Amino acid sequence: GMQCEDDRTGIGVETLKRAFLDNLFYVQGKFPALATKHDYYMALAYTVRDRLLQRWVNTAAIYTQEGSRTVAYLSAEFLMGPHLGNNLINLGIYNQVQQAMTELKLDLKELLAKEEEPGLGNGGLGRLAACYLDSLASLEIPTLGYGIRYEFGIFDQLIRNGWQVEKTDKWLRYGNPWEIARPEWAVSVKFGGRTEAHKNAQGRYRVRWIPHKVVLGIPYDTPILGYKVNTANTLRLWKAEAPESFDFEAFNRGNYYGAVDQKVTSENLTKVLYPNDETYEGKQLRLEQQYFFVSCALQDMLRIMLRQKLPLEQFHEKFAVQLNDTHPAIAVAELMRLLLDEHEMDWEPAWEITQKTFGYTNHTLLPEALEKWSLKLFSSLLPRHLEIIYEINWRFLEQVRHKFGTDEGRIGRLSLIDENDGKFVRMAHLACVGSHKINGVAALHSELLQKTTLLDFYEFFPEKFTNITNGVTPRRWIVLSNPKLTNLITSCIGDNWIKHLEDVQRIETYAEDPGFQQEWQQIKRENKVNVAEILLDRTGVKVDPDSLFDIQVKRIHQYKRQHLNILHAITLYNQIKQNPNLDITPRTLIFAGKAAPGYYIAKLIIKLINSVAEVVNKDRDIGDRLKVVFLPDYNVKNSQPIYPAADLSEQISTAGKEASGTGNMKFAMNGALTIGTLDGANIEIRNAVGAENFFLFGLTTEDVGALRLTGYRPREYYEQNPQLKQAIDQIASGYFSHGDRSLFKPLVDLLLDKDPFMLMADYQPYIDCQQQVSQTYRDRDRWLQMSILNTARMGKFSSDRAIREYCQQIWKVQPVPVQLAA
Ligand code: 26Q
Repeated sequence: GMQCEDDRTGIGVETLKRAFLDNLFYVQGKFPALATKHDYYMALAYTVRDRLLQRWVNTAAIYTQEGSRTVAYLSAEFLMGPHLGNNLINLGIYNQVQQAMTELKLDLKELLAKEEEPGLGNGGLGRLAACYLDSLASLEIPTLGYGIRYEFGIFDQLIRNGWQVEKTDKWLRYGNPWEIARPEWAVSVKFGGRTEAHKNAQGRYRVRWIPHKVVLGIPYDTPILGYKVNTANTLRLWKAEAPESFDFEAFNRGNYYGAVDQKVTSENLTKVLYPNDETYEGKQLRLEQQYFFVSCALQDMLRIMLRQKLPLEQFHEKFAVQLNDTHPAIAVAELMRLLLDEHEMDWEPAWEITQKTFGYTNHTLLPEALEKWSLKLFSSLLPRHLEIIYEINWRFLEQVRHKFGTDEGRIGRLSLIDENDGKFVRMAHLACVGSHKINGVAALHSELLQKTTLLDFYEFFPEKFTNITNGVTPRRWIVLSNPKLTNLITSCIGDNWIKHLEDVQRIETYAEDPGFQQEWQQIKRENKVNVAEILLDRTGVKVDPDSLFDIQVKRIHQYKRQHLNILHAITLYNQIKQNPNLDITPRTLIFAGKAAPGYYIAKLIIKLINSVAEVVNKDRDIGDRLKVVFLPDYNVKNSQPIYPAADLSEQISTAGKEASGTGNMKFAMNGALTIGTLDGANIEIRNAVGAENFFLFGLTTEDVGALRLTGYRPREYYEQNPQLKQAIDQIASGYFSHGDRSLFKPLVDLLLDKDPFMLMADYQPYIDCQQQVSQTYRDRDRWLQMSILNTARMGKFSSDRAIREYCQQIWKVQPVPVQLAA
């Protein structure tokens, strides 16, 4: 009975209450009368952490005992989102905890809201890593996630006078109850200096690296619990610290300030996440961050092997290491260095192990996003790695010559060194040569990689290439975010779908059942009311929950075309102004997303959205027929109520530019219909849900290429389309900027003269497609049926499916179930 439950592991309501009050007293040092909401959040977090620890310790014991083959997921970003709610779901104790809090006169919702999320990522790539950790644990796959413990994550976004203002993200301010520091496993990382040859004990020449400085890496571990299993894997993030010995050296020379200075520079390394996604910048600190966490991770894996008494020749059998884009690609050279220089292995076996160890996931085709480091910077920071890269390159290009003969063009294109305009190390090339598998993140993306960006590599080793379409975890993105829909689905088909999303297909038999339809509609409406309250609270704008909620939430980028969406808003506005009695389908356009602080045009797009919103929302002629809202500070926490409240999901990137997208999946799973181009995973979503349940428009990738070749003249579309001309002219004339004609001039000029993302060409097809959307929304039964079918057919887009594919095709790992010790 309840009396027998342990306070640290029991999950009965009475036990949870006792444990919670105990943690409030002994961890927070408070009694209820003095406790703040934050104290209560911390007490609950520690109560949940105790229950995780039992599973975490058991998992570690089993992995150590069995020497299990382990996935190491290397990523510069992990966009985890709040831990508390997710852990309650995965522990299966959400309802008990809710009841326990209610009985203590507390509101679980309020406590959940107190958690400061770890925003250790920019967007899609970082969030994908988080979804994959959830699926890996849920599938009982031994996994270590390795990354950086940024002291400041992605900036908080404020909107002031319509402009984005960035504020430092101080997520560690009130402490982090989800991590445990492991200073006993600290490692040293070298930087700069020079190399020299020396003879080892066997009289053979080896290379020694004499660094200019050494930084300590301290691991901080967070447990990652799977859904309703006992597996709790580890996310191991590294913080940079100055080694003590450095302080002492300077101090003894009487240079106290020099010593502190050194400490400050070392600790700068993990201070802040670079907030630009999709454009790379050749900054030294960024390369230092990448090398730092990669070296920490590989040294940590070697320590684990030595502790388990495994010979290093088995490195690739013990670990499958995945490179999340090229950010950790220096791992190829670092593993070679560790095996050659520090463990005295010969080149050939070391290279074989290295190639068998790594897999490389590419997330982008945009040329401006491909990382390359100048030889000057690279050699000053990583002199030994440059020597190793030269050797890898020399041997690789020999093989190329052997296969294709002397074709200097091809050799120049394949070389790890770019010599076109200055000299650079090409990180994608290092990743390709050093890995046994290379994958894109959606079918179209993988196909384009093979046909364009990585064509030469595909011709040289076609067997390395594969596709694994992205997925998202249904635990966070349905169960946690949309509890009402979860209950409805579970009441019809049981809860197996949460682990096997393909099963959600079984709700299709209810798609035409009026009772089910009515509940579906009611839930969507309640989710919209919830978001209407959030919008009122955060922006002061009142929206109508019965209007069509048309939502675009994602990073602000020209290729994602938020400005195309805004052109539609202006067009609707003009249609109503021209015909004030127009009977149009009322719409609420919701935008959210951050712009990279240095991305001027993206910031101007935010200003444009807010400027249009200001004019539209206060126009009495418009009334409730059109509202435009920009929700500030888009992050995981703020996004969770959004997906369940959407009627329409905007996925309108220029074809060929969005590698996959993952927001598109979160929306469709929650019953939103998509308006989208044939880009990224949109194509596969459309195939899955059926063309008749998807609003398709726009140029195809081939059209885009052909139009560029024949000479694209954006201004002609503007001149020939009165609606488009009116919208652009209004922006240019200061209609939305209090008469200021200069404000949006850079954007207008860009669209009319260059239009690199072809908004002008896609404008009319987009407007026509939106008209179809409005028509369909008026047929509520039809819309509802389409909505239900979208959710029902999204099974493929669970990250569980994606991870099963990685396990089979790339990692060759098996589940290792964990039993709790009695
Ligand atoms: C690189 C060098 C220096 C500084 C920053 C960066 C950097 C950081 C982040 C470059 C790129 C990123 C992020 C890229 C990203 O999020 N890509 C998205 O990945 C998703 C998951 O695969 C896809 O769904 C999206 O289509 C893709 O845009």
